[in-house]
Amino acid sequence: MGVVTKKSKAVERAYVLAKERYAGMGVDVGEALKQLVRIPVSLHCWQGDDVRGFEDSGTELGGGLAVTGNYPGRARTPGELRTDLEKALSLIPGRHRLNLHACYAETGGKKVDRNELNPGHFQGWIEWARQQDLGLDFNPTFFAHPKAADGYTLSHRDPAIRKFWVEHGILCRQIGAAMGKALGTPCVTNLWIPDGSKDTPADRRAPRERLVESLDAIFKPPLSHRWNRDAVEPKLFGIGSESYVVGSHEFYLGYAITRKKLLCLDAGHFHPTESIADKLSAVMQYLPEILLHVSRGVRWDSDHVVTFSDDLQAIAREIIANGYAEQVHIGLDYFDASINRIAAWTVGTRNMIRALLLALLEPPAIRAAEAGDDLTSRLALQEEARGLPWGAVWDYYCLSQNVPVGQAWLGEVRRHEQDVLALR
Ligand code: RNT
Ligand code: ZN
Repeated sequence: MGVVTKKSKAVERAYVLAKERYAGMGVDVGEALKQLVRIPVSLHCWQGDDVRGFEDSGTELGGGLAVTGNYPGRARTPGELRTDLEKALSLIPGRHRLNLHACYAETGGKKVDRNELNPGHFQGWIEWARQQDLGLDFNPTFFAHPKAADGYTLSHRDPAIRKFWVEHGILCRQIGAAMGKALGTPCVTNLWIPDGSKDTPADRRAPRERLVESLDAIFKPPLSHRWNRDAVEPKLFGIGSESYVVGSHEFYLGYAITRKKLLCLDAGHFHPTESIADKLSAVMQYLPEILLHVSRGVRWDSDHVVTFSDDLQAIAREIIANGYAEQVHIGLDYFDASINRIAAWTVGTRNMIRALLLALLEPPAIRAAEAGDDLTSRLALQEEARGLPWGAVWDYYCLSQNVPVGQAWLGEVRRHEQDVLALR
């Protein structure tokens, strides 16, 4: 623990009182913190540079992905992105993971197409992750490329385009496995494709048949489950694929169950009033593991920074209350270029962890009331729990993990902005 200051003493005093209060409700706060520190969150590298990557392909982002804002200081090189990530990680309690996209390959200035990538192009990331004690997760990149320009990839009518993307998918799984092996922790390799149609298609069936075929080809080469876990990410609609998404929910749920893959639930990929919280215990009846893309849609899949919303709390609550912390891989997926990007990472990740903490501190009397058919008490206790002093526990957790307490992290971000971002 850092130097003992007046402020840290106050944090500790508040913690002792909070702990007592929780003990009175049957909650062991020390035990909750022990569990919290073991739950990794996979930070998405793409918040740091507006999903640009390092290929410089000249192609626009595409795939229906849209980043708005032009806040200065975007990371332009792997070194800059790592510097910014190190800053964000120094403000976030616990040990976490980094989620990379294939377009963040380091090719030493050489043009390497997506179907030519190999683990060597990620050696810099792997070494850095090892130094930082981070696990890595991975994603093939099926957008921002001339061969994805018409909005179709793995389900494309042209077999040559499908072949190109199948090759990319296979290589990315091998890269994921190499990352997992090198770091001694399985890499979740998540596949999302933009394929779909702006207007009513005449044929909804053939692209889906082609997608099954392409996916089967990608997943054919056997890889150790120990080092690589494949996930597939469905979606309701996208910009430019409003009327039809080839990889829809039913499509990928069926695929994941029959092929034993992880299903990725992205919080922005459903109808706007739908929450993924309820879906966890539904899909977990059939799938041993899943991946989450925790995000925040505002009216649409807008990928706003994750805030401490009811929705977020409900997601964390379902992970913890159902004992899914080991089976549900938590990843973040949002991108906002209108604010300081390191602050965006910090706000979203700290919120995810805070929501997990709140869930770990849930008084057992709530569940007991339900088990005893006392629905009045269940509601009353659920609402009372919102006012319990969990903020004091959170502050103490930050203190004990040597990261800034409360808004103090913002000062660090401002300093980094002046000393580092302003010079870019
Ligand atoms: C797109 C998906 C996908 C991407 C990232 C960049 O709708 O959510 O996960 O956001 O791969
Ligand atoms: Zn996503």
